[in-house]
Amino acid sequence: MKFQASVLLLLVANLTNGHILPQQYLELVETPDNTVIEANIPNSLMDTVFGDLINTESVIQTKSDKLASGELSYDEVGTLKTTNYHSYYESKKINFPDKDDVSDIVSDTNLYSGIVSFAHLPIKQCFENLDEEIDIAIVGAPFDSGVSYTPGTRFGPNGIRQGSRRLFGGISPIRGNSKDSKLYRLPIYNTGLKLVDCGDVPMIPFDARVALDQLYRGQHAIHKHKTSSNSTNFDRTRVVTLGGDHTVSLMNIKSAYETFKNSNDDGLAIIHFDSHIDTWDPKVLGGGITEYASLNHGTFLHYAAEAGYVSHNHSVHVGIRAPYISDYDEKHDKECGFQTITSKDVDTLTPRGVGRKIKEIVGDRPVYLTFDLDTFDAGMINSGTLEAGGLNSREIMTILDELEGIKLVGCDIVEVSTPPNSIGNDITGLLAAQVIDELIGLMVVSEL
Ligand SMILES: *[C@@H]1O[C@H](CO)[C@@H](O)[C@H](O)[C@H]1NC(C)=O
Ligand SMILES: *[C@@H]1O[C@H](CO)[C@@H](O)[C@H](O)[C@H]1NC(C)=O
Ligand SMILES: [Mn+2]
Repeated sequence: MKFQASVLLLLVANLTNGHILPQQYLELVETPDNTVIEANIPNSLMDTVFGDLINTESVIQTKSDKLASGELSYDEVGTLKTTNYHSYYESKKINFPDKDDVSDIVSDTNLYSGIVSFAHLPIKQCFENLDEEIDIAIVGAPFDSGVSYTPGTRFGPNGIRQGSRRLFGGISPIRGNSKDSKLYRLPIYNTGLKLVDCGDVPMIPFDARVALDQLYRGQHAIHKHKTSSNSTNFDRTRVVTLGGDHTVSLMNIKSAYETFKNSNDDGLAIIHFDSHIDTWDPKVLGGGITEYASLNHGTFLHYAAEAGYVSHNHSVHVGIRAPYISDYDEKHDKECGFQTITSKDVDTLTPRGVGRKIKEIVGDRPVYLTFDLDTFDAGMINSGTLEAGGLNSREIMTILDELEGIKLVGCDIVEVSTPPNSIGNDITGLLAAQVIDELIGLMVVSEL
């Protein structure tokens, strides 16, 4: 059924807001000065889809002129094309490869696809094949049997790897705190050092003692690897561990200490980012019921100090703000060898000042850095024991970059809680991955 032109004009005025609809819908159109012209150009495929966006009267006029002169013509599917040149579509025509050609699909190049490893690093079986040279090894410690509050960090290694998907061989414009820094614009995954992802140490969930021993043996195996000739300062593989509740750090530190302790043997300088001190005397936290319960994510640093892994007076907590149970905790913490930088100290010292203070404390000793994700403010992450009043990601990145030059022999990030079906997993994993990226930067730069 055909409308009268006058009815159509009313519709046009209402629907097109001054634009002119393609001819598929109209034969007569109204121009802004209310004269009626005949849009006598044929309907094209693109016009039926996009015509109301682009077909102003001047465009229609141009098309009409070009059709009349033969410069434009319609092909069999109704696409306008130039007569004398290859059309856009012809010039961009895909020549699909032969069906046996897989050259473009043998390696995965999408950041969101492929088997997930940290920052797309190659995956290796590192617990065997001990002859393989590795400079920096990533390994997961999926364990949360030592947590006092929220479980879920057994999924942390997987969450961190997912959160690292957009880390790769690029150049960060904000790496390093000044242009004189060796970290500045350093492509940390492409410096010639050999970085691999060793997967996880499978840790049994039913007996913490067995699980922690499994982790220790996994760490010990990785530490047996030699480094490549591009490593000038280290002859053993340095391990970056993805946790896991904070209990796992005791095993990481033990193996790192056995591998990298210096000749004075006064322990490793421990840099401990956390909102909690984690040196709690087992008698006040967890212990007293059974011996078994006394080693947990709030007491592991007490045991590390007792075992001689902690360099006294050269170890430091950063980001502390969770309550002490009593004054005794603070006294005991000092006995364990730690100095303390609280979260509010960041306000007065500034992030770079905090970094400088940490460097003064650890000096040139071998350093182990353990990073509890709850250093971040509670509003940003999911973790075993969230605390308000924390740091944000830029403050943390600045503090860590300021540590350039420390002798970082091992590190971990722990209390990364990314269980299935929980809100905020992606951000938690992303922020944890970013901390690891910073720590790898500190390890790489110590070879330059
Ligand atoms: C050392 O680094 C260079 C330059 O990146 C690289 O070509 C070479 O394969 C590396 N050597 C080893 C043993 O990894
Ligand atoms: C730590 O420092 C204090 C005060 O400076 C000193 O009395 C103590 O002997 C030091 N401890 C160690 C193990 O160096
Ligand atoms: Mn902790």
